[in-house]
Order: sequence, then C-alpha cells, then structure tokens
Amino acid sequence: MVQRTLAIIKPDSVEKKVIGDIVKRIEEAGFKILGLKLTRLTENQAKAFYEIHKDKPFYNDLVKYMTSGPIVPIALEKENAVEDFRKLIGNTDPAKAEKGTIRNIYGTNIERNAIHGSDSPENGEKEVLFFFSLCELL
Ligand code: 3AN
Repeated sequence: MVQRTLAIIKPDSVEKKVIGDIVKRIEEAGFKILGLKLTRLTENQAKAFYEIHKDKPFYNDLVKYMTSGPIVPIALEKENAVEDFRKLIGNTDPAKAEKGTIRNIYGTNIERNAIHGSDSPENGEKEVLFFFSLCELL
C-alpha cells in the first residue's frame, strides 16, 4: 500500500552540511518527495511534535536539541513507506544501527541521531500535516 511518512533532517545533520547526502540516499531508495523545506521549530512546536514522549526522562533535552538549529522536514511517499524508511535510517541509537543506514553513517549518539522517521502509517499522515499544509504537498 502507498503510504506517507515524515523525515526530519535534524539539527546535527544540518550543521554537518550533509543535507544533500541524506536527500540523495532517500531518493536513491525510491521515495517520492512531496514536500521539503528548511525551517526551525519554536519550543512550543517541538513540545507539540514530541508530545508522546512528554513523560520520558529525555523529553526536555530532546526539545532543546530539536530547537537548537534549523531542520529539514521532508514529506515522503512510497509503497510501504513507513517500514522501508525506518529500515533506511536504522536503529534510534546510531551505535546499534546497521552498517550503511543513515543513522549509522551520520548519527552521533541516541539524541543527535541525524534523522527522524514516522513510526506508523497513522503518524506518517499526522506528522506530514504537522509541517506541510495541503497546498504545499505535491
Ligand atoms: P525513533 O526516532 O527511532 O522513532 P523514538 O520515537 O523512541 O525514536 O524517540 C524520539 C527521539 O527521541 C529520537 N529520535 C531521539 O532523538 C530521542 N531519544 C529516544 N530515546 C532516547 C534516549 N534514551 N536518550 C536520549 N534521547 C532519546
């Protein structure tokens, strides 16, 4: 089934100047880009996006990190997009991510892990609409 998923190139990757390298890997893996922009989250926006983690011990640091610099949200579409994209990015912890995955190559640690990917088709739809209005999506 064709699904949508949201990628976010995180502040550590933008700082490392690997936006182009990461987008190339995403395109080569067969994903269609429906929307892409450079933006920066406010504290309230980051809190809302990661609301599901609000009781986790890493929540405050995560919000601080995700607002520390520009990010690149990308709306993606593909057959089986959610699962395939999570395979492409690898484990949350770059040290545990399979060799050749985006987090393995570009991630620094479990917080500064290079890229976000939606964890279910429902969240894929929701997260795409968090960053892109309908008229921005191709
Ligand atoms: P994933 O992004 O692989 O779906 P989640 O949803 O469990 O992982 O976590 C959301 C984000 O929170 C991660 N991308 C990472 O930046 C951060 N995070 C997750 N677990 C930890 C942790 N134990 N310590 C610090 N940050 C974490």
